[in-house]
Amino acid sequence: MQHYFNPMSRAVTTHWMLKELEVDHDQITLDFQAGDTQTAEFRTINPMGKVPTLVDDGVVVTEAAAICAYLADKYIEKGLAPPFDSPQRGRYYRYLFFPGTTLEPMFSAKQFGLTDYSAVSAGWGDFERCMAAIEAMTPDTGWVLESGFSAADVVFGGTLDFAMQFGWLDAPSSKVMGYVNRIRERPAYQESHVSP
Ligand SMILES: N[C@@H](CCC(=O)N[C@@H](CS)C(=O)NCC(=O)O)C(=O)O
Repeated sequence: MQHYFNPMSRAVTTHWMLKELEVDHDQITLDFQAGDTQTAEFRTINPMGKVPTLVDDGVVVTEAAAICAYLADKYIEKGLAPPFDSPQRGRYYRYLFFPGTTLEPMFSAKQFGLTDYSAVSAGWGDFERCMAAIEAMTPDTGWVLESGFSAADVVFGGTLDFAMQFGWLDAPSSKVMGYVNRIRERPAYQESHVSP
């Protein structure tokens, strides 16, 4: 299994997931400044020329959330995904998809000062709605699923943590901060993140 990576990127989240699962893999670090992500060879693997990218016995998986979901299902016996027939799958999928489809574009819009758009048409709504959704969706205690820590926490919690580190989420509530602090205490998180 090859994991295309950069230590200052969203690939830290998938590296954390690999650590949570204790999966052996080849870590291939791509240098953005050197243009490693934009070579013809790499863009044959991932046409977006982005990390993280996972290649598992010829199967290419791109998008951080998809990689986390793929790994959680592949190693389902390790307990980081609910059983395939569990009703918890509904909540699990919400937390896997929400960050990439909604929070990420919202944080980018905020970062780049984009205000001239319709919050009704834009899939991410606006900053206020997203912040309210983060507040409502963040667990008071423990993890996203009652059954315990899962890939949903890696993706949802990892996105909140990433956003805080980059200054996109600068005034978290005590509930959100408490959840992210629980995330940061995990040994696999600490092994995969240089500094929170
Ligand atoms: N939607 C992608 C985003 C991946 C992404 O934007 N990766 C950035 C670093 S965080 C990257 O590879 N940039 C290098 C480039 O665009 O050349 C995901 O969730 O995996």
